[in-house]
Amino acid sequence: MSGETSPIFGNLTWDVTPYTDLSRHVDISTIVGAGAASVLVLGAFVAVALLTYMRWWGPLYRNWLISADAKKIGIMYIALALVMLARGVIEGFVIRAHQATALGTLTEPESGLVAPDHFAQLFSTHGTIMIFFVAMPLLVGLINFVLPQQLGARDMAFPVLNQVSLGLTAAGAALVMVSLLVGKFGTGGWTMYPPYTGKTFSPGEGVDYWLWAVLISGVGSTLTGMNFAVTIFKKRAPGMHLMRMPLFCWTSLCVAIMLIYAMPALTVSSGMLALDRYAGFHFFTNTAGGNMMNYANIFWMFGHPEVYVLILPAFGVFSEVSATYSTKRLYGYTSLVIASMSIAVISFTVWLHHFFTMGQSAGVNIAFGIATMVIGVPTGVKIYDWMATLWRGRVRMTAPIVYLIGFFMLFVIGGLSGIILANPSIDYQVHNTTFLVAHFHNVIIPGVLFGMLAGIHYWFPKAFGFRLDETWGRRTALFFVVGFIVTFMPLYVLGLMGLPRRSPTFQNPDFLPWMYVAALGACFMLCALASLFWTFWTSYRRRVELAVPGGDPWHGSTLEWSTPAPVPEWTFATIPQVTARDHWGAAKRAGDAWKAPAAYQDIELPADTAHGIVIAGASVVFGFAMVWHIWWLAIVSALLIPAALLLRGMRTIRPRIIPAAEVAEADTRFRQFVAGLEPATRADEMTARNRGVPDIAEFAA
Ligand code: HEM
Ligand SMILES: [Cu+2]
Repeated sequence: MSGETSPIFGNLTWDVTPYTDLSRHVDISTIVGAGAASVLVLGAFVAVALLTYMRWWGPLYRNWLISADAKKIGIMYIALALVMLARGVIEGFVIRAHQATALGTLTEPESGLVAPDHFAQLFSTHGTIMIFFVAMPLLVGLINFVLPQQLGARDMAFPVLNQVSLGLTAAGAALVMVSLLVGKFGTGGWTMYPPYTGKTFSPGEGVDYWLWAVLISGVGSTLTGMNFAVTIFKKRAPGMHLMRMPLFCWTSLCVAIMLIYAMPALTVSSGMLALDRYAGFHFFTNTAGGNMMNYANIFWMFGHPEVYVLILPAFGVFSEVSATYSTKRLYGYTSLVIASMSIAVISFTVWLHHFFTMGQSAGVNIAFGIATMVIGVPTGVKIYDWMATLWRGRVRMTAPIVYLIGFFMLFVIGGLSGIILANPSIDYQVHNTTFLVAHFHNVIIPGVLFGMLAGIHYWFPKAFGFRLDETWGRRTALFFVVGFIVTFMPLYVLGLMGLPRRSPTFQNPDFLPWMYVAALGACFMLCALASLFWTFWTSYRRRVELAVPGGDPWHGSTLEWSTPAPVPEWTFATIPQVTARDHWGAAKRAGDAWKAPAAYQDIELPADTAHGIVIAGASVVFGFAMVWHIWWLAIVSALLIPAALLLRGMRTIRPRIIPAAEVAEADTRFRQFVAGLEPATRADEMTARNRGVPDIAEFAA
């Protein structure tokens, strides 16, 4: 970055790209940097070329980008997350490859694949991406797709707001992507602690990329939380009282409440850091009365509840799949509801365990240490409930069950290492070592990643009308489980041996064997990723054979399984009248399933709108302009957002009406079609005979 600022281009010059670094100095680090930028450019180019060649721009715009349908929005969130997951896993691999070659000496410490600064960018983007642009969009996407269907609703309470939230999340992800090509990302880790990330120690654009990505997507997540909460409170089908909601809806409600209360803390801490950096404030500086401890406090008031935001939807998924694939009722429903809500509440009282070593009194540390351990109790209750659900069930070994078993083993180990860390005296020893890195991957990968991938496998047929290939699905799950163990178990050892996290180099040769094992594990993780994408592709190619038009491929018991697959845009031809928990299961047992309703009515659907993309576009430009100090552009793009809102406010927007006759026709066709399908037995479930209609009598036996 040059020191001068131009009124038109701000700090932006031609030599901010990694190609300049490459032209100055050719080594692995600059090649990796330029290579990543090239992959981004090439990827964008191929995508544009493909869309143009296949004439997909129109359908993409009309069917997806301007849709306010929660199901489509959910699918777009998940697509975004999978793209970002690919980048995140590859970065994880590069970090591991670097450290496996990072043995240095005291006189010549610099060693390893990439330069220290580059290494720091890598773990910072990896962490930022994985939390904000993989885990969050995965769970928000899954909730978007599933929640309204499980509640018996046609859509979210605020469909347009939902679209805007997606736009804001995508805008944040886009900024992180742009930083590959234009300038650099921050080096302060995913938490970006000041004072290191203040202006004095981190001049330049890196921290600002993080700030605007997090601020913009954070607003989106707050709005999402409100949308979920209002949907749950206001849009449930008649008869679906709270204690009849499927457990996934309960965990969604916890997530909603936590997002509403936790996200603003992140917005505040990032906003204050932005004020420090842009306007010369001193909230978190070392001088002029600033105090960085306040940053750590506010950030983790968001950060800790955030980890439960990430984990609770997975708990919801595992509750659904454990019951469905063992053809049993969920064991301990009420205790699971209470446990989820307890976790949501207690998670707001433990944030200080992230900085036991920051110098507060022993009494304070003990209080937070105990609060942290208390969370283990409701979590333990849940694990027992799921095991009891499987107990004596005739469990079908589908991919989600493989994930569930991996989760049982690994999540418990991760949870136990968390209890160890909750002891302030032990934490003093292993704080900021790779022991911690092992611990949080040990909960986050089985929890978030396994949970969400299990959920995607489970609900995929509802979205696209065909099942995912079971064999490849199970292979992927196994790859992830084994990959996890090999990658992260060595990090516990390394941490106990004293290796600090985020180390670009080390001098102890005893670390090396463990480093090699971990690097091998990272290769497995790459294989798992490839296997995941292969599962999608090979299933797509066999979509006719795997089709489940009946819509109920797993003999499910919640409402979403009562509709065709793929689910029509209006979801339910008529809003169901719920009479029991597990309404659909009860209806099937009573022989009432797939009965035509007495009458159909016109269905009102939210009108398409380009609102989300306009606001997303304006936000990306705004964030970019702020990062590069292009003030005029920042002002123009910031004004575009209220202008778009104003314009929409002045127009009369008519919802789309689907006439009753059209609904009746489609619904009748579906019901006749279902009646003609051969019901699938338990043994048929993973074969081409599964057309989405279960053989109820055989399952009951
Ligand atoms: C899939 C394979 C993955 C690999 C190989 C991997 C590897 C790594 C490595 C090597 C580090 C740096 C450790 C250090 O500081 O010494 C790291 C940090 C981190 N990872 Fe992962 N990881 C993976 C998946 C994930 C997932 C799924 C998430 C979250 C959803 C995640 C979240 C994080 C976070 C938050 C950090 C901390 C970054 C920081 O220090 O600021 N990782 N990971
Ligand atoms: Cu925490």
